[in-house]
Amino acid sequence: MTAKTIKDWEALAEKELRGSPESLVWHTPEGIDVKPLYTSDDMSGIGHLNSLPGFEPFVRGPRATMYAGRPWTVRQYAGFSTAEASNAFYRRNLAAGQQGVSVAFDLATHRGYDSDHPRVQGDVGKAGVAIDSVEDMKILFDGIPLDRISVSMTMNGAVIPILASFIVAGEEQGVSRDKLSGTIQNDILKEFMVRNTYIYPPEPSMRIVADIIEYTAKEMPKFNSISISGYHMQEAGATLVQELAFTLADGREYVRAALAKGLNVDDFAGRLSFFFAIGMNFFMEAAKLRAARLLWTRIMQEFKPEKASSLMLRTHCQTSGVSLQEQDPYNNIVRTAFEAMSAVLGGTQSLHTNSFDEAMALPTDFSARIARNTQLILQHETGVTKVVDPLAGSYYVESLTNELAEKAWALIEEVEALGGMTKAVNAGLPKRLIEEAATRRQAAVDRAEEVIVGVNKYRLENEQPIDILQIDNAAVRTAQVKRIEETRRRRDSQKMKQALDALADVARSGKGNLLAAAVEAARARATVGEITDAMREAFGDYTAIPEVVTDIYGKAYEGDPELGVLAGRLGEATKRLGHKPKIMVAKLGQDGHDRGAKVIASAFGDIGFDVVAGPLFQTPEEAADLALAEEVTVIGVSSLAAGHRTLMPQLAEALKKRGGEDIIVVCGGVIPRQDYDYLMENGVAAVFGPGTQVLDAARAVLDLIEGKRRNV
Ligand code: MLC
Ligand code: 5AD
Repeated sequence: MTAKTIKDWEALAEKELRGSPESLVWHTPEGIDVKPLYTSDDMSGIGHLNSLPGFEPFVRGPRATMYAGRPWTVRQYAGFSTAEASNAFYRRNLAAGQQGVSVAFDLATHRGYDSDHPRVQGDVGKAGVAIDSVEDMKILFDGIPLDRISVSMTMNGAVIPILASFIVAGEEQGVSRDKLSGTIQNDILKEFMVRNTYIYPPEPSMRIVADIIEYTAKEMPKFNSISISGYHMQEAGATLVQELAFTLADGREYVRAALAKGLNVDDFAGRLSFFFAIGMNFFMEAAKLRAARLLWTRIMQEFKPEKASSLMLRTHCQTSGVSLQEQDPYNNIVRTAFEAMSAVLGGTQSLHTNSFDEAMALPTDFSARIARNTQLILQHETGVTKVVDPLAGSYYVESLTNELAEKAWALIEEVEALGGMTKAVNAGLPKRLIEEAATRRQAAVDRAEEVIVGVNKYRLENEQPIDILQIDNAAVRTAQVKRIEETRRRRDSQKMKQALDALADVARSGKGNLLAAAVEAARARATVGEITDAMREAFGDYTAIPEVVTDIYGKAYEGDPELGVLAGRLGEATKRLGHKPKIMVAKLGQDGHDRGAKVIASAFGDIGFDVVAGPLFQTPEEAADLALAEEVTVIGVSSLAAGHRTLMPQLAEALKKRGGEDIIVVCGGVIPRQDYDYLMENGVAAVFGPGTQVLDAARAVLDLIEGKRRNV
């Protein structure tokens, strides 16, 4: 038998297809052309093929034995309502097999507001747990031994007061800071790009990052000083190449910031950690983690460390929130299981698996159990832990690893040419590229070019609502306000004030370490809000200018009759109104998740609406003022952090007070069906849940403008 060549295969494939196998090439959003067949021919020129796990460039994993020696950490991200409720939830989950804790704070805390601040009425306790001071932090970790259980805290804006309060809570639990193990996210650059829980401008924010790296390097040897995150980029619509490149470029920037403080690279590099999203592109996601390790070693070699651990990328992964759907929600369990498997095959160190009710609300005990068990079944039943990097040597995966690395490297070089990531972020490059990718993806889903089972294909006729977690935001707020008042009453205010003044001095002078000073303030029971304000005097606030990409959504629909019909109706409405229908896309409260708002603003603009992109973090009153000043026809509120039940009625009230009740108010985002009636009774004309096609939303808005009311 003579050996067959690729030419023979092509001939056979052509016969099978009655056409060229070229037609089978999958053009991914990354710009990678995935072929239907990979062979040993694809291996030529790939440098990492013979590397081994535990050795640079760590493509095959940071540890020699990987999961055969010790499985990844089952680390479920969670937090809601009060410290008491979240603590009880953590304890139940740890007893049931979870291995590490990961705290989700509410958005008020993220942005450095105490629970009694008027701007955060709709946010307290909603998307995470409300923490106002050391007192709350102590309750949060009550009965959880901080010297044995590692704790991740997702905090970036109010990172100084939160880490300081954690350190003091540990101390008062009897665990000194050198024994604390865990991770603080402390990744501000991606906040300016996609996640939006910043407080101060980029420059002082970068100083905060570096001060934390300095402090933890000296005082907290078991603590990971940062979790450099690509997760939120993918959630915001980034391609995997963008996620990879911008995350590693962020990492490089943080290393430079730490070196600029005079630190030795080997004193901190081993405690830098990473965080990636794992979406549905199964093999590419696993390859992405392998490529990430390869590239990080390449980046770190430039700084000439002596320790191997300084070159090693260790990462947490979370399955993708945006890949989960409201429609036919049990499908989400299946999606999450595949994503988890991909993360594990890619060699993650720690993993969060999302709950199937993701697109509607925070997890219940039931959905959290299934999510956790997805990982436990992987660890105990599938055998995937037994062999290190089992995908190595796959022609396809090795080729993907290489191609992702090359493409990401090119983008990293582009960032370098702009002077690094801080400059690139200031120039708006990553944000724009990600928003363009997000809008393109939305069009692909809306046109069903990308299939989502149960949403744009195989959709159920009747959906049964599922039980979801509801949080009584007003009750949480009342409880928090009471505890803040108690804390303020009991503390030595003289001592507290001195500590805050000292912190303000460190902020102003640029001398000393912000975290060290904040630990003193936290110990004296200064609140998260007070510590934030003490630095605000020196640092100022950051306000982003909302920009909207154009001509992406419209282009995907070029020549499409559907768009033509809508444009015609829009023309009629314009004639009747005497101006183009004007829609303001608004974000209320501290909810900074703006992918949906940006995509809607961009698509509605392309369809032909006059669009006002409202700024982030508006109060209902501010939104009403802007809507009246802009003389808009419609306000579309995008709600992703569960603030709608409090904020939408307030918006209706504010409009009424100002004589703006003619303005049509619609609302979209993560809104459970259970809330629709309540919203419709409180001034909302239509609700657009997850999975709404943009053109359907535009049609419904036009119906409303034409006086034909209907709910979608
Ligand atoms: C591991 N170890 C081994 C081993 N594997 N030892 C021997 N043989 C093996 N095979 C050792 C490690 O060296 C380490 O010890 C210890 O075991 C723990 O392993 P690890 O790999 O370091 O795991 P872990 O402690 O879980 O740390 C993982 C991490 C960390 C480095 C990625 O940064 C982390 O936990 N990150 C989680 C971040 C997170 O949860 N973020 C949530 C974001 S949610 P030693 O002594 O070396 O430490 C979010 C959503 C939103 O952001 O937007 O709100
Ligand atoms: N509890 C559990 N999971 C959460 N997520 C966000 N907040 C919480 C919380 N309080 C998860 C969701 C979301 C991602 C950013 O993190 O999966 O998509």
